[in-house]
Formats: sequence, structure tokens, C-alpha cells
Amino acid sequence: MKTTIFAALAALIPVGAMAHDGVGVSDAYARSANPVTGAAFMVLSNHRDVDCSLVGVASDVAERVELHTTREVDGVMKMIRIEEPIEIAPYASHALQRGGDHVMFMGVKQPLKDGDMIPLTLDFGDCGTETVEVPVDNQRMPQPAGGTGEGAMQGH
Ligand SMILES: [Cu+2]
Repeated sequence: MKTTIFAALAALIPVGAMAHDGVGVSDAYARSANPVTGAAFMVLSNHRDVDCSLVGVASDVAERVELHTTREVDGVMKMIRIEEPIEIAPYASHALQRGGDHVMFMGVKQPLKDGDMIPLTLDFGDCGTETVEVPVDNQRMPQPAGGTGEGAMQGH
């Protein structure tokens, strides 16, 4: 898997050699769940030798932007707002993926269409802030490891 390879490389390369010394964002994409709701997924890679935490997300594409996770509650997969920061260990990666943690857009101002670019700001607290452009890709299939991602997205 790409994530594993990247983590292995990151562990071998001294921090000074990296172009980036905070938290890197890769493989980002967003998709529409329905005309007013969408979600974004990506891999967060901590390039530092200290814990970094994703403490907040912001975008002007929607009225509300939240961090969510997916959990089984009474046998049903449900999306729940994350209250605690998402911690990323030194030189580790954390995937925001279907069926797991994700960025949720609620009250989307315009339906998310393929090829649209969504500006997204990720706040990593002491590890800095990253602003990325996330492409909308409604055709992309969930990762095999994403579990019940597709079902979990429905009706939210
Ligand atoms: Cu959600």
C-alpha cells in the first residue's frame, strides 16, 4: 500500500531532507453524498519527530465543516462528530477514508461536481496549518480497507 511505503521512506530520510517539515496532505479527494452534503478523504503524514494533531478543519464550500468518524452503534454503522483531536504519531500517517475518519461538509453551497476544487484548511495546532485544494471525484471507489464506507455515507 502507498501509505505504508511512504511511512517507511519517511522513517529513513532525515527531517532536514524533507521539503516539508509539518504535516503533509496527500491523495486528497472529495465526494458528494447528496446535493447539500459531502465529505473529503486524504492521507495525513506527520514529518516531524513529535506528535501532531488535527484539531480543526475549515472551508467556505459549506456552512459547516466537521471532523467525523464512523462507528458501529447497536449494529448499525453511524457517522459521529469527533470531539477530540486526531493524533498522528511522529513520522506516522493517518488516513481519512471512507468508513473511517473523514472531513464532513454540511450545508454545501453548491452541489459538488467532478473536477471542482475545494479549498480546505487543516489546523494541526502546534504543527501548523495546511491549506490544500481537494478535487471532487464522485466516481472513486472506496479502498478495500474502508470497510462499510459506501453504506456509511448514505443518508447522512
Ligand atoms: Cu460524516
